[in-house]
Amino acid sequence: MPTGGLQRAIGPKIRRIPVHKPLFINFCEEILKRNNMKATSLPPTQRQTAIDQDFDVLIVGGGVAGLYLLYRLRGLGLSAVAFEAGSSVGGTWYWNRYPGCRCDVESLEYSYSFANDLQQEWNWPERYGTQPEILKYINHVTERFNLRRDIRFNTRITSALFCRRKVLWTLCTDRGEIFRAPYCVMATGNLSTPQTPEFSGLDRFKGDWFHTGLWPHDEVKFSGKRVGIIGTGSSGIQSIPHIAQQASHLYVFQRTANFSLPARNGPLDPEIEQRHKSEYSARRKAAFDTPFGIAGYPPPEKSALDVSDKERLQTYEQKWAEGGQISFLYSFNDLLTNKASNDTAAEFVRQKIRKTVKDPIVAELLAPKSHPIGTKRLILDTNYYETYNRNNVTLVDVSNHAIEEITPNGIRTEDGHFTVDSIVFATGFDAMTGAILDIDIGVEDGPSVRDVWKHGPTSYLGLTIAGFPNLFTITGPGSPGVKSQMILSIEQHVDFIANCLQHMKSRDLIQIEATFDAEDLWVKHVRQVADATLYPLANSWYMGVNVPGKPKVFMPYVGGVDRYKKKCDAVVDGGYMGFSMSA
Ligand code: N01
Repeated sequence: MPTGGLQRAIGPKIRRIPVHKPLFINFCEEILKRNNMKATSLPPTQRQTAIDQDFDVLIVGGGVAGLYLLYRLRGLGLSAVAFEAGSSVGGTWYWNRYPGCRCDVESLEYSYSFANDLQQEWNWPERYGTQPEILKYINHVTERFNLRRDIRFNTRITSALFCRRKVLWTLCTDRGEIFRAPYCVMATGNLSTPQTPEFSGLDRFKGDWFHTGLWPHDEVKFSGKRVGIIGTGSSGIQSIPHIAQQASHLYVFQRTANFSLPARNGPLDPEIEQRHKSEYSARRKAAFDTPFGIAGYPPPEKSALDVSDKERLQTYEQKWAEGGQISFLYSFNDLLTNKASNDTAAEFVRQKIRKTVKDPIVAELLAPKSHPIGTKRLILDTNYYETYNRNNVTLVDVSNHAIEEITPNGIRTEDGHFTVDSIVFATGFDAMTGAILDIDIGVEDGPSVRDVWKHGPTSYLGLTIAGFPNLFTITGPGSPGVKSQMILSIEQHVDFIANCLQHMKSRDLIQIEATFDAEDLWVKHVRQVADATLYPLANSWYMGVNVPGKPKVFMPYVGGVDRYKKKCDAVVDGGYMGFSMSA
């Protein structure tokens, strides 16, 4: 897709206006004003929509989270509608269509658990699912449970305002429609706001450019082209071997080297699949007693420093041969908490890179030294390091010699000019908070989420934000979502929300809000847990440092799914401790 198309896919730039409302007179009028619209300027059908459409719950997002929430709410007899910016379901798996896109969690784990027939009947062809396969699965779930009818596609929510007097959220869409409901749920995803750095000259670039997170639906052909790819995170490392096979020449612009392990992908052994499926219910349950939400990895008991050099090396070799992130990080019990232990694992991987990449200068550039292994997403690849042995691939180090500008026919760094026909931005996302902050969320007579999160996100359990009643976030900042098997965390959050709404309905309660005290304690706990690990030593998107101007705050909860789930269960068992509920 050429640049113009990409711009269309992103949609109109969303204005950022703080909410400060002294008086609240006419709700719809107010919403229209805030979006520079007049009711009379809307087509009659949309004007009709603005006053007639009432629901119990409004859901923002039609990905894995939004779909399961629709399913659960329907089961409770609640009416709900989901809004999705894309033209179909899938969220992450709808937008990220770049070559080589694949999940780094194994297929038999990365799926819904809520319907046993579904998990027994669906067959995954490979150990790790490809993007098309996962999207096919999500579409299958959508049809199987007839969820599409409750989703408004090609519809982006621009603002959300809560009226305490009416106990009502009012959401505006970019199509000029208005929807109202007592509850609103942000199922907006954690990696759904692609970041393209503001390189000067991009608008004058004569070739095509793409972002991995907004990849065109039509096939992109790189055959015979000189391609430049910027970024060596998961998206870059997955796509580089595929693009290198097509391009006449591929220039990889690397600012920070990343750790990657061989995925050891392959066809799924039918026997393994059958055995796993026969144990599904026990495995899914056991997953909640593990830090990453995936069962089957016995917790290590020894420190990397408490074994002999020989035993340590044997352990790493075995994990390297096995493939998989958890397996490797579970080599020893202190790889994410003890720098000296971590150094042994990091050096093992650096040695593997040095052995794989033939040019010693390139190998050294690819060997990560800026952060402990595992403190950025540990990547799984197929033939990534081997790709640098090809004659048509050049690694361009931009760690010290930054990209200066995009020229009409290439990329200029402080080191020279690289002529390219196409540019791929594998430059990541405004993670965890980007999609929520893109919506102007506020409460009448109160601050906006943008105001409240100015110095970093605050949240109670990653599920709610104090001061914003009847608003839920699925796998929001402060929850273990991105550090876990994402679908398991999504299901746990959706179940929490659905059960909470049922609890309220059965007691004629209409408003729920996290208390500021409970939120403060949770935020402190999240930070304390992170500070006891090596995670904050990396300049990662977990810390928000990849987005200029974003507050540097460690956002996910890294205390583990097991600990987190117990906390959520205790909150519920204690009568929704930390929340105030009213009739
Ligand atoms: O993004 P990233 P991603 N000049 O932020 C570089 C999930 N995911 O899309 O590190 C030059 O990790 C930046 O450099 P630096 C997964 O959770 C999962 O790859 O900031 N370079 C970095 O190399 C993952 O963690 C899967 O120095 C610039 C890269 O761009 C998350 O998504 C697959 C630059 C961005 O890496 C995000 O991954 C894909 C600049 N101005 C994604 N700006 C699987 O399941 C940025 N960069 C396998």
